[in-house]
Amino acid sequence: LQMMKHAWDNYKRYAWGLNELKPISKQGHSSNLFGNIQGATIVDALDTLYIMEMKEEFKEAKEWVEKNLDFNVNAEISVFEVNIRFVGGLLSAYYLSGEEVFRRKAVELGEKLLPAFNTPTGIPWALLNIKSGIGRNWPWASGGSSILAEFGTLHLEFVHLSHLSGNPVFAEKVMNIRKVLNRLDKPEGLYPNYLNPSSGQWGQHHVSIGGLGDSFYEYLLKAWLMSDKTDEEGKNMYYDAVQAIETHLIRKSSGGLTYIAEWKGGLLEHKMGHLTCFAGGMFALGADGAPPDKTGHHIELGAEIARTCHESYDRTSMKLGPEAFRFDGGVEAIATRQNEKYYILRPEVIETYMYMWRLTHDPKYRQWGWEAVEALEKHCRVDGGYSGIRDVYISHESHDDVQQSFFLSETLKYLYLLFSEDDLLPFEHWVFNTEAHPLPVLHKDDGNKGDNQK
Ligand code: DMJ
Repeated sequence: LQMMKHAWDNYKRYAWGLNELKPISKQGHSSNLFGNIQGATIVDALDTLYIMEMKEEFKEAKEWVEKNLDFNVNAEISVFEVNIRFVGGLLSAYYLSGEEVFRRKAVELGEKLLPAFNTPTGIPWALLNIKSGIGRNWPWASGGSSILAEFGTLHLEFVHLSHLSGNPVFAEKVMNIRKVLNRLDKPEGLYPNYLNPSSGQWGQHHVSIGGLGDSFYEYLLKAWLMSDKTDEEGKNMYYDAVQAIETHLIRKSSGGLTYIAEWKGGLLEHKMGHLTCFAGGMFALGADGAPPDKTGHHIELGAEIARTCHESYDRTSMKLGPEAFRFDGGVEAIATRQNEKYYILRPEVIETYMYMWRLTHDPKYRQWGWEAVEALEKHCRVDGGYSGIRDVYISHESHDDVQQSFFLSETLKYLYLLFSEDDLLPFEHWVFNTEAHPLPVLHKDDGNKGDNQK
């Protein structure tokens, strides 16, 4: 809570209304991911403020949204980023507080995103100008492809947009994405990170459970959980994918650490990203739906990934994990390339501790979470907020001068939940989107519009 207050107060003091805070230079930071849409930190932080009962701050944030959050801008945005942070943030704020303004803004923004699906296959563009409705893909993406983790991470929010607006179009768009995927041959049962929205064919056969792939898998599982376990298609796609991941990507180092490698056209790159560490929590969360003889195995897999990711933190001088770490050339769970040694306040390792804690109550997860709190306080906290670090293997900090909005929405929320009772946002009723925004399970027997079932 004190950490949230420090992060929020400084954002408010130096960057109010802008997307993010530069905590060293004490001014606003604008990432082009959100185009001219402003206030990313405010929208991302709304539910964290609410959950932490920071009432004054929540009220200020709500007033800002009412008066200033404007989507009528001529701007090219990332469909994925805007969906997970803005649509997700607004939906959670609505479900938690019941305030109509959040529902209205979420649906308005969802409508702005719809032209992204105007492609021959209905697989959306990565980038969209929300004024003109013209979309395109990242110029670096293999052969003009859309990205699996981007178009595969719209499902939860779009199902809720249909639920709240009464307009089926949102859910139809994301169900069609599944249809396209199901028609395609999958190499070794794996999903490549790149898919061309015009031809409907895969791009390069690169497979990752970290960047470019990650939350696609997460959303298959969570779509099933959010549907009160009725979405059999999501369930089957998830467990089939995990099976292929286990066979082809998961390996054990000679030192006994389980890791998830990357797959490039059949060859393994023995590298795991910080982003990949979320998978520990995902495997454990999915244990319940696995075939009965596999339940324990999925929990165990989650525990092993948590341990590996903890090692990646423990083997640095700052006790904060690098962006990517390797299992080759004689190292284990250590970054060897200079450009992989940074830590940008990411949540995935703490997220996995939180899931493992809730699902096993093994006290080591709280202990590991506390180690992370101490490291954040020591190395990332500065006068003007919290900053990322350029190299976690040296003892003096070189700050990157960005307080990412996901630090408030995810890292601090997962820490708070790790040290709270299980009945705060219980898993039977809530599913977290990939930006840690809680969305209610749509129970079979009620309409639960705007239910406050906290
Ligand atoms: C967040 O925006 C989300 O967690 C996303 O799924 C991955 N990247 C960041 C946090 O690291």
